[in-house]
This record gives sequence, structure tokens and C-alpha cells, in this order.
Amino acid sequence: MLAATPVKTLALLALVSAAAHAAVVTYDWNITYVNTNPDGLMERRVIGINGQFPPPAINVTLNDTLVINVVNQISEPTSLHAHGLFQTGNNQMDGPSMVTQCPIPPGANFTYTIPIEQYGTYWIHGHNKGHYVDGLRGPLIIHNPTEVYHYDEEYTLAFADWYHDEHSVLLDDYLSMFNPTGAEPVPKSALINQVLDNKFSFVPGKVYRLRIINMSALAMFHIHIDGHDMDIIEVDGVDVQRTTVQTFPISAAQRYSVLVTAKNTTSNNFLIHGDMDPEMFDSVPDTLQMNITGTIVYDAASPLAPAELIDWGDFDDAALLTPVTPMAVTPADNHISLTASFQVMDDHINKATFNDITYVLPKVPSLYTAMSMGNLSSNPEVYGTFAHPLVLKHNSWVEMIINNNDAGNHPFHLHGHVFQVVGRGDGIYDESTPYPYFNTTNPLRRDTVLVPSLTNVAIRFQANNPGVWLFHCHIEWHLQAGLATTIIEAPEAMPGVLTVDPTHLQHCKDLGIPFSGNAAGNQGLDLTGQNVGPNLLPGTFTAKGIVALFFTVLSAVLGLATVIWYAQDEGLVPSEEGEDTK
Ligand SMILES: *[C@@H]1O[C@H](CO)[C@@H](O)[C@H](O)[C@H]1NC(C)=O
Ligand SMILES: *[C@@H]1O[C@H](CO)[C@@H](O)[C@H](O)[C@H]1NC(C)=O
Ligand SMILES: *[C@@H]1O[C@H](CO)[C@@H](O)[C@H](O)[C@H]1NC(C)=O
Ligand SMILES: *[C@@H]1O[C@H](CO)[C@@H](O)[C@H](O)[C@H]1NC(C)=O
Ligand SMILES: *[C@@H]1O[C@H](CO)[C@@H](O)[C@H](O)[C@H]1NC(C)=O
Ligand SMILES: *[C@@H]1O[C@H](CO)[C@@H](O)[C@H](O)[C@H]1NC(C)=O
Ligand SMILES: *[C@@H]1O[C@H](CO)[C@@H](O)[C@H](O)[C@H]1NC(C)=O
Ligand SMILES: *[C@@H]1O[C@H](CO)[C@@H](O)[C@H](O)[C@H]1NC(C)=O
Ligand SMILES: *[C@@H]1O[C@H](CO)[C@@H](O)[C@H](O)[C@H]1NC(C)=O
Ligand SMILES: [Cu+2]
Repeated sequence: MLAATPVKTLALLALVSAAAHAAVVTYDWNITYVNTNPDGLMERRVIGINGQFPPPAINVTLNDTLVINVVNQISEPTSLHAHGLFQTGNNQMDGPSMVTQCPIPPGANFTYTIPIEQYGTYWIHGHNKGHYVDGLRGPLIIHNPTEVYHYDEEYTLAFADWYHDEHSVLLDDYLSMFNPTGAEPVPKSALINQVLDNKFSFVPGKVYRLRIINMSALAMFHIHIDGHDMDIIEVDGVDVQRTTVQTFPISAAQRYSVLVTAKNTTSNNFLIHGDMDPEMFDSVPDTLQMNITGTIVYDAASPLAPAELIDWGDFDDAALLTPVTPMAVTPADNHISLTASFQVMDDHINKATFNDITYVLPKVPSLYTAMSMGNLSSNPEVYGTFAHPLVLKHNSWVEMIINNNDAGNHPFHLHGHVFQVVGRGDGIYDESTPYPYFNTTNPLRRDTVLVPSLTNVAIRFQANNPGVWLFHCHIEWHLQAGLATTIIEAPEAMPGVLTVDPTHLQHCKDLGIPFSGNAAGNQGLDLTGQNVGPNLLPGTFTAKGIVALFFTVLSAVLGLATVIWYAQDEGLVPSEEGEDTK
């Protein structure tokens, strides 16, 4: 237990003003296998921390420095990603394997040092292979000494789906020529805080903040508390105007905080429901427990109030929530259009694509390519075709339109940022028409947005965080199927801002991974030997794909690959007038 207790020391950080004292909060985390039976249905090997499962929650305060001393005691390389943290100037601590680091080899150790510049509800999870599906995931709670909303107590409810097989087994079945429809592995159960039985003690009259995290690999849940309203106050670390709901949906990787006022009597206890949405599953086995509950306990001796009928449609429009701290919408000078679809590729396996490219890890982690290629680091070609690089100019405003041309819903996550959700529409956005913006005043900001099937969403963010940031679907199976792009943000600014951790480079050496040069480990534009993915089968180019291919070729000529710097007068960048269209 000692091991799981964070060590807090007071330190005066060089970059913090003389008045602000901040703590260094240290966690010693041996990443270990643990045998456990979290859903009571099957004992299995999971990935835990210090021989314990579930991994302990991380609990820090704004302006602290979080230090995690990781020792990899499992038999595969691994890495950790603190989901939702900006990691300003600290890209080398972001965690995705082969993007910002070589993974930590078995037996090796690495210290993640993360200055905490935000507050709210986050989570930390493995970012090599499907390690988080095997249990390597936990809450990361950041307190603000001056919270916007008053509450007396807080609880964290981390919902997650649970499988009985290890991720590697599931992945082999999923990415197989015998699964041509790309049916995802269906979980066996759902858990709250990675256990089955959860009780949350309520005292009459008190106000509770419930931090709700969806740590799922696949499932979307609908949250409801019998007998109590929920006031949403936070979305993905962004405080929002208090909004009362009965039920709301939460997709993989998203977080919400709600305030719940306790009743004045202790005469009943109540269920908290997390109903899995079966829409995500291709088939629902009879044995799957779709609806998970926790219990609000006022008095252990009191009876449970009867379960209520839940209307999943009560509140399904998080985009209508309003941030407490307004942020204006700035006209975009960069326009990126991505279309997600799934198709059987020329390796006969159903893969996920953005603009007909399925993501494949480069031979050299993309950050090391950016740091070692000199002025070529602004040329997307050096990151490799199948890393799907998008190079952004420092401080430019970027509009990204994400078209979901698939029958499933996808929660898309951008590392290193929150983005504004400025608009949405049906189908694939027709670039010749004005974009249907719905809020250009103070739209919701978040780091993971659900794009429902056959719709599109427009997001905006400023490229003000030099680094290499993955943009990907947070359904773990879809990330593994290639639904990702690499955002290379301000490569020209990186050498002055970022450092490369020598321990990471040692890990690259130990694993035989090259750590300089282009995506193929070569110099210049010679990409001979780069990792390549499967391509579309001949004749299956979608209309969108042809357009995307055309622009890829065009922009390759311009040396800009898939980032398309359209001119406003070509009508492809929404004009000021267009932005006012609601
Ligand atoms: C991590 O593992 C090492 C080696 O087994 C052990 O000495 C150490 O106490 C462990 N640390 C924690 C925090 O459990
Ligand atoms: C955090 O640090 C910032 C920048 O130094 C400072 O303005 C702010 O007051 C600090 N907040 C807290 C809660 O210490
Ligand atoms: C988390 O940290 C806050 C502030 O340091 C503290 O008040 C709280 O008790 C901690 N919670 C847990 C679960 O450790
Ligand atoms: C971390 O790795 C270094 C270098 O291999 C080694 O000297 C050190 O003992 C390791 N620390 C732990 C806690 O395993
Ligand atoms: C978590 O997200 C997934 C995928 O979006 C969803 O299917 C699942 O129901 C969500 N879980 C909860 C508790 O909302
Ligand atoms: C609890 O009682 C107080 C005082 O009678 C009242 O103002 C408040 O609305 C009640 N709260 C609830 C949740 O019923
Ligand atoms: C789960 O809950 C939903 C909504 O309350 C209900 O419609 C559905 O039948 C439940 N599913 C199961 C398997 O109990
Ligand atoms: C890039 O750098 C090389 C070597 O430092 C130099 O010769 C070349 O002129 C530079 N190219 C551009 C376009 O700045
Ligand atoms: C847009 O945002 C503003 C400010 O947050 C809010 O008041 C307004 O209701 C939103 N408009 C729409 C159409 O959602
Ligand atoms: Cu997806």
C-alpha cells in the first residue's frame, strides 16, 4: 500500500511566479500482471500497478508537477498517456508509442514528469498496443484550489467495458481476413472503477461532485441516477454553465462532472445506472450484462428505490453546453478535411481509413523525425505516407472537418489540445456549400468528440502547442485498425521548445528502433523501406477518396501533403459570412 501512496513535496518551480508554491507529487508505478476476477465471471491476467488492480487514481492540484516513476514489469514494451493534458513544451512526455517515444522495454524504467497546467477530470492509460483494454487505465483528477462551483464531497465513477480475453487475442480475431465486416470484439461486461460492486455514501443535504469517465475500449454508456437530477458542470476538463439533465450519453474517453444534491431523507437508497448502448455492437451475446449499476447509500438499512425507466434521449446534445470561460471563434487559416471509413483492403483485412489511408506506425517515432530532420521537418513526406502526417504552421487556426462515412459512431480525440466544436451536418460535407456552423460565439471546447454515423463535425483549434500529436478514434479497436493521423504542429518551433529524453533514446537502442531520420530511418526524402500499410483494393476508390487523392497529389507538388492551404477565394475555406451562418 505504501507504494500506491503519492509522495508530496513542496518545491518552488523555476517557471512559477515567486508567490505560487507548487507540489511535486510522485507515484511509483511498477506496471505488473495481476490475476483477478473483476466482473465475477472469470479470473484472468490483467495489467495492474504494483501488483494491485485496479490501478490507483492519480490525484493532483493545478500547478503541481506530476512525477510517475514507471518500471515495466510486464513482458511487452509499454507506455503511458495522460489523456487530455496539454503537455505544453512537454510533448516527449505524451506517451503514444512510436509517436513521441519508443515504448519502455520489459525490465526498463522511465520517469514521466508532467507539469500540471489544467484542472478537471482526466485519465491515464497505456498507449502501446491495446494495453488499456487489459486494465492499464485509471482516473487522473486535477483539483483547482478555487473551483468555479461549490460542492461538499466528490466521487469518481470510471465506467469501462470488460473482456475475458487479452487484447492481443481479441485483436488477432478482429484484424483478420475471417472478419471481413470488421465486427469489433464485444465486451463481456461493464464495470465501474474496474470492479462490479460500487457504493457511494451520501449524507443528506450535501452536494456531491461525481466525476464520470468513460474508459471503454468500445462501449458508449447512458448515465442516469434514480431520484436525483444531475447538473453537468464540466466536460473534458472545461467548466460549463450548469445544465440540469436526467440522463446523458458518454463516449469512450470523454469525461463529465455533475453536481448532485443529496436528498433530505435517508429513507431510500438509489441506483446509478450506466447503460451500454447496444448500437455499438454488431451482435449482443445473451450473457452480456448491458446495464451496470452502482448504489447511492444514504443508510445501509434503507430499501433500494425501484429502478426508474430511463429515457436515453433526455439529453444527447453536449454541443449545446456553454463554457464558463468564453473563447471567441477565430477564422481558420488552415482547412483540413478527413473522411473516416472502413473497407477491406488489399491485404483482405477490414481496416479503418482517413481519406483512404490506414495509419501504420513509422519506423522512427514521429517526434524524433521532427527533431532530427532540420528544415525538412516542415515537409510532411518525411513522416511517412502511412503515418498520415498533417503539418501545421505555428499559431495558425485550424479548422478540421471530420466526416464519418461509416455505419458506426466514432469518438475522435486530439492529443495536446481542447478544440471548439463549431458545427455539424449530415453526410459528407459538400465543400462547395457554406458549412452549417451552429455556434461561432462560445462553442463547447473538449478533447474528444463523438461523430455519429454518416454525419460530420467541424472543430477548430490553434496550433499553439509545438509537438507531434496523434488525432485518432478512441475506440481502441479502430485505432488499431488504423483510424489515426499524425498532427505535426509547428515543427520549425520544436527544436527550441522540446527536448528529447535520453532514457527514451536508450530504450530505442535497446529495442533496435532507429531514433533519427525520416519515417524510414533514412536521410532526406529517401523513404525507401518505410513501413507501408495495405491499400484500397483496385476499383474501390470512393468519390471522397478520389478528391482526397487529387489534393494529396496537388499538395505533394506544393510540398504540403494532405494539409491543404486553400485560398479563401477558392471557396473552400469558410468565409466570415459562412461562419455567421447558423
Ligand atoms: C517495484 O518492484 C521492485 C522489484 O520487484 C520492488 O523492489 C519495489 O518495491 C516495487 N515498487 C513498488 C512501488 O511496489
Ligand atoms: C498556477 O500558476 C499560474 C501561473 O504561474 C498562476 O497564475 C496561478 O495563480 C497558479 N494557480 C494556483 C492555483 O496556484
Ligand atoms: C485528492 O487531493 C485533494 C487535494 O490535495 C485532497 O483533498 C483529497 O482528499 C484527495 N483525494 C484522494 C482520493 O486522495
Ligand atoms: C531504472 O533503470 C536504470 C538504468 O537501467 C537502473 O540503474 C535503475 O536501477 C532502474 N530503477 C528501477 C527503480 O528499476
Ligand atoms: C463509453 O463509450 C463507449 C464508446 O463510445 C460507449 O459505447 C459506452 O457505452 C460508454 N460508457 C458509458 C458508461 O457511458
Ligand atoms: C432539503 O430541505 C431544505 C429545507 O427544508 C430545502 O430547502 C431543500 O430544498 C431540501 N432539499 C431537497 C433536495 O429536497
Ligand atoms: C438496459 O436499460 C435500458 C434502458 O433502461 C433498457 O431499455 C434495456 O432493456 C436494458 N437492457 C438490459 C439487457 O437489461
Ligand atoms: C535547408 O537546410 C540545408 C542544410 O542546412 C540548406 O542547405 C538548405 O538551403 C535549406 N533549405 C531551405 C529551403 O531552407
Ligand atoms: C452559442 O454559444 C453561446 C455562448 O456560449 C450560447 O449562449 C448560445 O446559446 C449558443 N448558441 C447555440 C445556437 O447553441
Ligand atoms: Cu471509431
